[in-house]
Amino acid sequence: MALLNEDQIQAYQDDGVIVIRNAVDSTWVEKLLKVAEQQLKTPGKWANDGSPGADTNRMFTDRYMWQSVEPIRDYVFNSPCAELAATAMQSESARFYFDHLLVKEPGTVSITPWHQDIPYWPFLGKQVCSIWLALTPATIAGSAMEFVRGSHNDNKYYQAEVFGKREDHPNSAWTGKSQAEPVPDIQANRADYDIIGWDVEPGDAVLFSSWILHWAGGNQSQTSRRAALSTRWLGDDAIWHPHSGADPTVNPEDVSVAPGQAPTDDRFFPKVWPTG
Ligand SMILES: O=C(O)CCC(=O)C(=O)O
Repeated sequence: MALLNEDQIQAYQDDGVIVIRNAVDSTWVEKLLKVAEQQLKTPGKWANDGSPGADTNRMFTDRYMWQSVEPIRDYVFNSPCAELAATAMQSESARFYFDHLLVKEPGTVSITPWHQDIPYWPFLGKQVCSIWLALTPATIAGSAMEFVRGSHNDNKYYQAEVFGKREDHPNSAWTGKSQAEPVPDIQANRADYDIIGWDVEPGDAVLFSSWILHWAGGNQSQTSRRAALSTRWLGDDAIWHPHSGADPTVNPEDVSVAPGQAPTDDRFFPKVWPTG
């Protein structure tokens, strides 16, 4: 199991993102790849499928499966992720928010545009992060993630926009309702930004702040799938912040916490670290 050293913790605090090589062992990767296969065949309630049933040029995401898909639940509670998240964030605890499967079949044209995660979620707080676990290899030149180093500390809260501006996108019902500043056109002005990222192998993870700007390209490979599972983690300073334009998987009427309070509702945001 991977543990973080002092340099990695400092790099997370400074840069907003770190790579963790061999963060989890291959048994997790195998189990989660099977889940990806299953979800592609039978998408869940929160799936977003660019080309249902296609073997190529299909961008597929599914999320919030932990309550119904056992291997994901197992991964959330029994992999090193919660401890890694708490350690990087310098938080005493890590609560779980949601899981997010991101598959790009061979030849997927759709990119994941530059964005910041926090405006999409009903939380505020600096100690909110994700662990993006590579289930297949991915290269920077291909579909691995890239980040604007240090942008988590820019004190910006950008508009949550629907990806690709597709009006038929399932997320268009809830994104785009926020009134914040739009994300700048980073892709057209890459030289103006300090962009970092890593080629990754299955089992490597990228741990990043929910405030950092990030994106991933399409999948130019004509033969290989790109698959990853992001898990989203809440640290000590996270507060419940329902707002227009936030992800509707968990709603204010579901939870027993009021806006501004710590998300202590274990039914929706279980405390995974420390255990017991
Ligand atoms: O895997 C991708 O294409 C993007 C992932 C992402 O943006 C995220 O996990 O927050």
